[in-house]
Amino acid sequence: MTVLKALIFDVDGTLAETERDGHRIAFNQAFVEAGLEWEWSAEEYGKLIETAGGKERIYAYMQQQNFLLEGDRSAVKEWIAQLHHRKTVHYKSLLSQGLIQSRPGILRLLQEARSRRVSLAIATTSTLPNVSALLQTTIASDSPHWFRLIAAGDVVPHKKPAPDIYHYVLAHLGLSAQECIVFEDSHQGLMAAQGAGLKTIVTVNAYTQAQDFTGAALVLNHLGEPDYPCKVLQDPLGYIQKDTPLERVTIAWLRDFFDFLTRLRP
Ligand code: XBP
Ligand code: MG
Repeated sequence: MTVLKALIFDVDGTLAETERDGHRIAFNQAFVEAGLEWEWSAEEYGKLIETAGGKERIYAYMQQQNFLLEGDRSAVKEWIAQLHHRKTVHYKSLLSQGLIQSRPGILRLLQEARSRRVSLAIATTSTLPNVSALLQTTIASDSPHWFRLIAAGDVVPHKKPAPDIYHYVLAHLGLSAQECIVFEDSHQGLMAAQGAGLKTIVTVNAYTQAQDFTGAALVLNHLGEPDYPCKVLQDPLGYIQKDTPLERVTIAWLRDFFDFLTRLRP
């Protein structure tokens, strides 16, 4: 029988709501610093994050605005990398101000996974220094060490929705897709996990709640806390019983759910 060996977490939108009041602000700060008259509004950013990866997002924005000239691709990429480096500095500084918190149930589930000896890993499009800073400021100062693997940013050539980052995580953990559960918040993240054959629970947020989550094992508003139960938004496999509603995702609950999923798709 296949046993649940690892939980793999996306970062932005899943561990914490970082986009609107974190990354977006940092991009805008980097734009001002570079003398650019670009400002990404909260609403516009909702479209922009459909391109995963900060450098890729800037490039997509420049394309969309017709700011790119024929033949200047490599010079532009170098310029974007520098701009993005400054954005990372601003993002880390925002995190250090303690404005961003982890999402409901995240700290509880990570702690429980550690005590129950379920491995933890991260698969994110974001840059490694951002992930470390986010973990240290929202989870615990030593929390980067809680994870057997943090796979971030440019370690793979193609970012989400490509499955590369999840293939990378599985290869480095030495596990098969059948032995893990993924937590994602977005359609692109779900596509990436699904592309690698992984079972995925989606916890939506304001930016992603209207997206298509076909193929997710379950869609929740968050992971739940004892005094703040989660809501099941989509239960395509009909696992949640009306008389025993899910209040929060625990390791014991995940193991049962995992067994159910494994029986359906061994
Ligand atoms: C989210 C992303 C990232 C962040 C910005 O990643 O797409 O690009 O928006 O971070 P995930 P960077 O949901 O996979 O965690 O600027 O460092 O790319
Ligand atoms: Mg995400």
